[in-house]
Amino acid sequence: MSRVRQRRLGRTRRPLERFPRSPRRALALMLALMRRPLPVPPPVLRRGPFRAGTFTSSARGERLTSQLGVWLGVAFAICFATGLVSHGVQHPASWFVWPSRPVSLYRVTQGLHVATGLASVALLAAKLWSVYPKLFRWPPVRDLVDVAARAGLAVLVATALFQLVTGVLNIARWYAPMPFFFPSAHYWTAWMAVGAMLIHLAAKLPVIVRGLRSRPPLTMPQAQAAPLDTATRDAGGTGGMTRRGVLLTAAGAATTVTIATAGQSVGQLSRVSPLAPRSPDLGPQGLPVNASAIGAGVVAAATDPGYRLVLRGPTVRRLLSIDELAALQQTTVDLPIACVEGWSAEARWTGVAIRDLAVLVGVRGPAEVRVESLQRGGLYRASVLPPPHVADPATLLALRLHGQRLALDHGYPCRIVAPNRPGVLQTKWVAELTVVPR
Ligand SMILES: Nc1nc2c(c(=O)[nH]1)N[C@H]1C(S)=C(S)[C@@H](COP(=O)(O)O)O[C@H]1N2
Ligand SMILES: [Mo]
Repeated sequence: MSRVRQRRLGRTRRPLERFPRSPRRALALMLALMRRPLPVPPPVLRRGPFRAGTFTSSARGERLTSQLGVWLGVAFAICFATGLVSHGVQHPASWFVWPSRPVSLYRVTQGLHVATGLASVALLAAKLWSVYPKLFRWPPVRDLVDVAARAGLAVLVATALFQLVTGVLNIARWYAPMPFFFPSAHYWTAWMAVGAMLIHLAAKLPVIVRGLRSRPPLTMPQAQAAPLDTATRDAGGTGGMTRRGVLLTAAGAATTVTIATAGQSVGQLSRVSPLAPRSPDLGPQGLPVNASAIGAGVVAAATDPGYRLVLRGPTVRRLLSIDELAALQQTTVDLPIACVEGWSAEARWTGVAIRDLAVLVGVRGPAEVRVESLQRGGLYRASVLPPPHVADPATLLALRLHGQRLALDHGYPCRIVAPNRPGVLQTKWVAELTVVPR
């Protein structure tokens, strides 16, 4: 009886054991091979920073690195999420619906994107400082698993640095060092950085938990009695600034960078924001300008007395002069221009509601409106107003700014101003509007 049972069990178990086990064994074998120690380089190479006792700070250790990691992780997560929002609004997938309200939502998400990115510069610097002695560990690599881990870390550090450097160059509008298209490079590298960060988090989770749970020693004798954690021991650290001092310095630097730049979107801070790339109240009519009329090459077309707006519907086409536009029902709204570069400023706009223009060419239901500029070239000469924005009475073809005729640099003869929308889509010097029912 028992033998029969055994045999039956054996029969059912054997294929189960063989099938899933063999790839696992192959993997185990591979790992074992990868874990075989690599030859240690000769001691003559153990010079400079590779010498034992080169790094002396006692602040370094799992606790400091984990704490900085939490801050940096939070900043990166906000930066990534808000970056995805900005990308989604500018390149909407078919399922992506971006509302037209609250009017300043994009101003907040993009302000956060740039602020968390800038704060990350300080936090990443501190975190790299806390671990860089590991670059000079002896032996430099132990086995192939170690080589893979270090290569993964190199990807993480390189992509994180790339994101911060290109982001800062972009808000400084300095494109010479970037021989690539910034938005695409910044977008795709963000995915690589986040992927590398998640792998890093998973691999380091035990160390992070240990680092965050460990209570720092309170008194010197206790500190001497307590075993030093690995990083400190590796670094041979005994002196220098305390862990708390380093944390406060990093937090102080991040806060300073944030305040010193936040004035580009928070008007009240502009006086204490010497590093802000833009001042929100500098420019014609008290509003900054990104692309000037001369730069866009539209001066002649925009000032041509024969200018007519081309307004297309599904069956009709209308030509409207500036006077005719001004004779239509006018709406005045306070709306911000919120540039992807992080600066933003609110202004008072007056013009014709886009949904009234749609009605003028016979479209009353949901519709999108395609916008084209007088500008011949350039990436931002066209945009699309999606149905929620077309339906919103605050979406304007603006003719006036702060009660005055639009300055040429702000889009004269008319421009798009819509609530909750990135600056790049607030098309200036509008030539044509095409209403497409949805
Ligand atoms: N035709 C056209 N419209 C444009 C641009 C452009 O380059 N061409 N730049 C956009 C960008 S990036 C921003 S931030 C806003 C700025 O508007 P402002 O110059 O009136 O402040 O205009 C947008 N409208
Ligand atoms: Mo912009």
